[in-house]
Amino acid sequence: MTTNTSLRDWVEQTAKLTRPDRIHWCNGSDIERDELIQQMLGTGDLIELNQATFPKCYLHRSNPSDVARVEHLTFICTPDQEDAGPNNNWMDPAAAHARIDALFAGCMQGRTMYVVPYCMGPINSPHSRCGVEITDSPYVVLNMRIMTRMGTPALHRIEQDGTFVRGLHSIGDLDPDKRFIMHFPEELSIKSIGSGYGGNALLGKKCHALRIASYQARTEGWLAEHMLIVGMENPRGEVHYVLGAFPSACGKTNLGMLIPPDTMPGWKVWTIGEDIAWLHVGSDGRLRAINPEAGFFGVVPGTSPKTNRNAYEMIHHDTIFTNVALTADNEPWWEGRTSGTPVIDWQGKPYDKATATTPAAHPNSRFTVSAKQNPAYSHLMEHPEGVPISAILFGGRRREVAPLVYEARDWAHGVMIGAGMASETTAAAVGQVGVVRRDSMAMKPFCGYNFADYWSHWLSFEGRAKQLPKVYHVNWFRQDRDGKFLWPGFGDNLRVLSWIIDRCEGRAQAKETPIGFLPRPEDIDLKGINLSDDALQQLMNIDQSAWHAEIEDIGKYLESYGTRVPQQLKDKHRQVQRALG
Ligand code: OXD
Ligand code: MN
Repeated sequence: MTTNTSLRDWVEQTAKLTRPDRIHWCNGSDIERDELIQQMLGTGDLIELNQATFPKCYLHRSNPSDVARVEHLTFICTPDQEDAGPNNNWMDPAAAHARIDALFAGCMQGRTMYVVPYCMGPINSPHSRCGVEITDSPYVVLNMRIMTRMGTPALHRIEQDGTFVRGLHSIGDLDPDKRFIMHFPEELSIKSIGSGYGGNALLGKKCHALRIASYQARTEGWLAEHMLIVGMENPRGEVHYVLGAFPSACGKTNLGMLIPPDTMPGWKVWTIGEDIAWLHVGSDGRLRAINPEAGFFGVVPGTSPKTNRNAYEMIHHDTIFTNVALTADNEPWWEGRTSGTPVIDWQGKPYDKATATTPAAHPNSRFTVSAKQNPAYSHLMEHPEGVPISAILFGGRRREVAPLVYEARDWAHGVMIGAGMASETTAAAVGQVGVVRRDSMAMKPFCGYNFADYWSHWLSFEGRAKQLPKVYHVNWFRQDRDGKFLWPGFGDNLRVLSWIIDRCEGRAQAKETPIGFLPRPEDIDLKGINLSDDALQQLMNIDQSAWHAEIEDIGKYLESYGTRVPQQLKDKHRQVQRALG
């Protein structure tokens, strides 16, 4: 058990409420993992995959009604609704506790209650934060063991720190009408019931490391962001770290694990993170980033040796697959996998590719894998101070309007670009796919407080850091008139990063435009790829009338946050609007 009395009391009270048959304190050992796997194979919660070709890989099928995050059932519960802001669903904390506790009453009867201590961030970093998740799902335990530093070392740190985030989770009866994901930022606590799926259930991830942490970060002077962290060295031997904020399922994992194309010799790239970054101003006055996670919970469809060889290789052993299809020889299969044929779909039903009208794997099917399995793993993931950041990329899926890349004039303009960014929605959340929505800093589903206050907090870093990163907007998803992608993407995105690094080094040219600095066509290294002049021209094009509409829409969006919106942000917006003429 533990010497921390508040943890002991909380576990006791929770057991009284939920009435489990057994309580198991997780230590994170290999024996514990193996026992859980055996037990889940027995109950059918896990299915063993072909152990010759996918050793120690297993498949989990979630309930078909439970396959993505549920933003409409996710609440921020602060005493004052204004503090949660228009970006969040809100519920009064007392009402929220009453509502959800009624669902938790007796919900673990016949089940084991697992107590899962975990640490977000390197176990010895002053910037890391711990939590404890209580759950009745062994699938959650296995995933938390991969995604966080879970078990005894985390418990020791909690006993030392004396503080931790409380996360209570139960799959309940998986009834979507009794599903809630509730956050109580002021109490540093989370309650989630009715879902066993990823972001709803692995409480260390979105609930703690983004929603609760963003709130905590604001009061403590740091940032918790939905960002990848990638390191790279160019042929001159210069090393830079870049952050990228992209909405869910827009290629963060691919960019975080980018493989330099053969036509760009001399480049090296390594991954620090691919979903979440915690940012602090270091003692050197620079913005530094740690990855609070220890693993990847990545979207499987589209993963192939061509799109992301590192990811493809790393998911061939010790991986939990969720909601993928199966081949006749019991290998996992997904759309975009270049070998094998699916014969069973993600729901376990027979599947015939020739006649099927739906995908075999769920579009939001996932792999859970330790970051250490990534061929581009960097030991700097364990660095207690994190890595210094040269540039921040904001981006989304935009068929039109947004050019391939542009640079902000200064930090505040960069914050305006991040605040105004938009993207087409994806399968990562329940709802319509492909609709353009504003998604500030890719944090719409994850910011634990009012966006207007969040933008002010971002702006405040001008006064906190000696040297801030340069800020860019990128768009890998621009399409031509026939709906074909104009930019090759994947490894070739390094061509854009190369220009960005040259800008950070004060070397590269750019042309000034009303929306910021754009590379001239000759500033992007295009050696070895086939890109027509017309495609390049379209990628760099700023359509005056489309941009007028875009800026007007951003203006309306900012206005919708009311009086808390910082004046500096409105001024930056007006500057761009004026420049557009
Ligand atoms: C994720 C998401 O799972 O953003 O990372 O939805
Ligand atoms: Mn994400």
